[in-house]
This record gives sequence, structure tokens and C-alpha cells, in this order.
Amino acid sequence: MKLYDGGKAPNPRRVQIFLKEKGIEIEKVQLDINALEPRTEEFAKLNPTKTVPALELDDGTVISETIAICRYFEETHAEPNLFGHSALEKAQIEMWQRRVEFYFLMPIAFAFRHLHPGAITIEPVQVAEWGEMNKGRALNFASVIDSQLQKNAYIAGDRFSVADITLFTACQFMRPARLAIPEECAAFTAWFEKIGARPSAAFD
Ligand SMILES: N[C@@H](CCC(=O)N[C@@H](CS)C(=O)NCC(=O)O)C(=O)O
Repeated sequence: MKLYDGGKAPNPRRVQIFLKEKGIEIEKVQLDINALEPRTEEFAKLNPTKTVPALELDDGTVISETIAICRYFEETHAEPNLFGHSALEKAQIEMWQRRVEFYFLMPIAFAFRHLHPGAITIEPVQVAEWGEMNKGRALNFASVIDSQLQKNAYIAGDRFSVADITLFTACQFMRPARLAIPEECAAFTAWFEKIGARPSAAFD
């Protein structure tokens, strides 16, 4: 089994942190996103979306999409549980994971890809207006996150879950996207510091 990884990029980071939380070690093949290594025809045969992360099983089956990879490992290594136990907890974790991914991580990624000069290699047609619009979307959603974290220790409730991993990697991606958690979001900032202190958050 091997993981096609992508260094500090947010989606590869989500799987890296998930594996560390589970205590799973696995062979990794690093692909350089800036050198467009995931876009080669050879890699496209493994993963037609030409993105990392991608997990290749021993029988050659390839699983891509960050959450699909994390779910696979949740099934093979049940503890610590990161996707929820009860029907309600599973639904709440899924809800927050999707909210964070669609309304926070993706706008941050669009802001980076359409506004950062260094992203021109991966996004040759940068549309600054779209980048600016997404900056606003991410910052608006930060206040939703802050109100949730005023009432809960973790984004989906009272314990750490896969939704926190998505949120943490999104927050780390804010800096290259030239964004920051708004100053007034004190609960959000405190949560970011708390998650950053977990051993799994350290870069390899
Ligand atoms: N929906 C995919 C997104 C994967 C994705 O966009 N990965 C980025 C790195 S964060 C990538 O491989 N980009 C390569 C490229 O744009 O050429 C997932 O959840 O894994």
C-alpha cells in the first residue's frame, strides 16, 4: 500500500494528520504539485482527477478524494474514532466536515490559486475578481466557525474529529492565501492554537 502525497498542500495534509492521529505508518511517494507531477499521463492512469492525495492498495486499487481515503482508514483502524459513533454524532461530524470543506477550505484555495503570483503554474488563467470574491466568502464563514467554537470545544462537538483536521489544514492554508483568522474570532483563534499543539499537527 502506498500514499501519493503532496507535501504541505492542504488535502495531502489532511490525510497526513489523520494517519498520525490513528498511529498508522505507510509508504509515501511525494509528488511535487508546483512541478505539475500529479498532472502527468502516468499519474492520471492511477487517478484521473490528477490530484493528491491518492492511496494505492496492494492489489492496485486506487482510492482518491481525501475523505474517501480517511474513511478507508477509519474502517481498517477503528480507534481512535474520528468519524463518530452514534447516528447523531456521525451526522454532526459529516455536517461540519462538509461545511468546512465547501464554505471555508475551498474559498481559501480559490483565493490562493487566483490571487497568488506563485500559483500561476497550477492556475494559468488567474481571475483576480473570483479570488477576491472567495476571500470574502472565507472570511464571512469564519464568523460561523467562531460562533460554533464559542459553544463547543471542537468544531463538531465536544471531541476531536476529522472535521477539525479539515478546518485546521484550511487555517494553515490561509497564510499563503494572504488571509488570517479575523481578530474578533477569539474562540476560533484559541481553537487553532489548541489543535496546533497536537503532535499530529507537526509537519513531517
Ligand atoms: N477533492 C480532492 C481535492 C484534491 C486536490 O485538489 N489536491 C490538490 C492539492 S491540495 C492537488 O493535487 N492539486 C494538483 C494540481 O492542481 O495540479 C480531495 O479531497 O482529495
